[in-house]
Amino acid sequence: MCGLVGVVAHKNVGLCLYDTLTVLQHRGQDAAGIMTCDNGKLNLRKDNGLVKDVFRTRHMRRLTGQMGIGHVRYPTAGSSSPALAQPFYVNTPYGLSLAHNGNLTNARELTRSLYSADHRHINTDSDSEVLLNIFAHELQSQDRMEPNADDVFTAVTGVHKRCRGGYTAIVMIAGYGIVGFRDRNGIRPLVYGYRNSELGREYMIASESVALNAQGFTIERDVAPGEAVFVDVQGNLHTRVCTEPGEHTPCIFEHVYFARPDSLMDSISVYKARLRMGQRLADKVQRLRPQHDIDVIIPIPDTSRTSALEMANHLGIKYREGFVKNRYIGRTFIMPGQSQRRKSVRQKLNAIDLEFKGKNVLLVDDSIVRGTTSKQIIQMAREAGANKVYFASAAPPVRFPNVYGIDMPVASELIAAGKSNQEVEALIGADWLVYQDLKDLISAAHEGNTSITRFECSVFDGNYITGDVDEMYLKRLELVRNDAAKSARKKNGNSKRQSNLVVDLQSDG
Ligand code: PIN
Repeated sequence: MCGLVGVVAHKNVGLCLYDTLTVLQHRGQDAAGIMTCDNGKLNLRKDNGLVKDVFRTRHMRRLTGQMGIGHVRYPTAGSSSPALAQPFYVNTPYGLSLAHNGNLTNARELTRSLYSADHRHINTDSDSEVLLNIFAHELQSQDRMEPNADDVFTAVTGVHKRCRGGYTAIVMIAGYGIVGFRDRNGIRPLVYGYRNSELGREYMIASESVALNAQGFTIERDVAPGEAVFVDVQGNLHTRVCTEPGEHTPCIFEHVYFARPDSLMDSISVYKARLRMGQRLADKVQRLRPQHDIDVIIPIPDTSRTSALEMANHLGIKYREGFVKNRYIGRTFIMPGQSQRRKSVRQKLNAIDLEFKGKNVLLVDDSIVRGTTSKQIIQMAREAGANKVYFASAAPPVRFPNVYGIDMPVASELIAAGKSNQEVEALIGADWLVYQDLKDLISAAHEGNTSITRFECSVFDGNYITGDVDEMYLKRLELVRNDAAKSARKKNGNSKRQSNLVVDLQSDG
């Protein structure tokens, strides 16, 4: 995952970028960074940590300039070295900095060709550094004294020719402007908009529409698959589709869990998509158990609240908040290592016993990934005195790893990989487990924008849209991303390259 923002304005953008990163914080809590450009001079602050901890007043004072980009990082491969915080910088040509969300599936080949053909050195395991250098090479190849919009778009075309995967990026060209681009399938999200100041129009490009809302920008539209949006330093907007677009297949997991409910993604309201997930799941419960004995529906906070509420409305069952969440603890989903994850569930959630005592409860979560929290929460519901504990997942079983920038565990760590629903039910200790059907999840999102006929659903169905993810790739992924490998990297200091194998699998987007 990761959150991106870029702004070109007529006054200092440092504060606007900071405020926007706090709004995008849910997309990554590992590291944060801002690079601004003040009359051609670049200012950078980045480090590990939450936005509020990374930037102090003294840093903000230095972040002057009328254009800039920002990034919050979510480590796809578990690395959390400060060296991997973004924006990344390369001085040739013109001084480029990049913020990236996603994953390049051919990063290993690209690293080799960058060295052998383009004579560029890649110093981290991050595919974001690869992407930046590919863009830099493509822009430099045009050999211009001063780049214009055409040159920038030609460079993006070159990027799409070489790069595979799901990616969005915002690149700042010192002294010239910022460009945002989206992969040819539009897997990862990117949106742009404008606001009018007394000095003229200002533009923002960001991962989610909520970022624009919060800063008073009007949403123009989503960046189209394969399209690039370039705002030059004078504040002029240029757009161009830079490659033959593929089928538009946005990532469905944004709707399941990652995006904020108050965002629109490809014109689909995330909130409404989640409401529809709840309706469809309620229909399924009704279909499978018309005589059910559910007394109360309880969401597992936070994401599942929207679906759980609509499920309860649809079934005519009481909706109750049975778990209280300590909001000062990060998402358990992103904590590396099973033992830490296990410990953190209890620290994070506490049951209100009176909502459970003697009742048949239906717990609702947005998804079951490893099953660790589901199992513990079911146990907590029993300890709180529940009679029967049913469990509903607003998403279908997660059976396959994600290779397009979502921090999904490898197959061996997914509870539903190679298992039947009954087996998962037994493993998590539920009296009944009901999963959303994939076709219903798809229709919940599709109804929001019927022009999108397909979504990137590989974690549910194992179909990888880019066509380059084979057994071999997934095997390498398994070796690099499993918990043991992540802990070993942590111990060894993860900014150093561990092996060539790691190169194509580390993603920091
Ligand atoms: C958590 C959202 N959601 C909860 C993320 C847990 C899977 N997990 C995915 C469920 S929150 S597990 O709303 O953002 O707090 O199956 O891996 O144990």
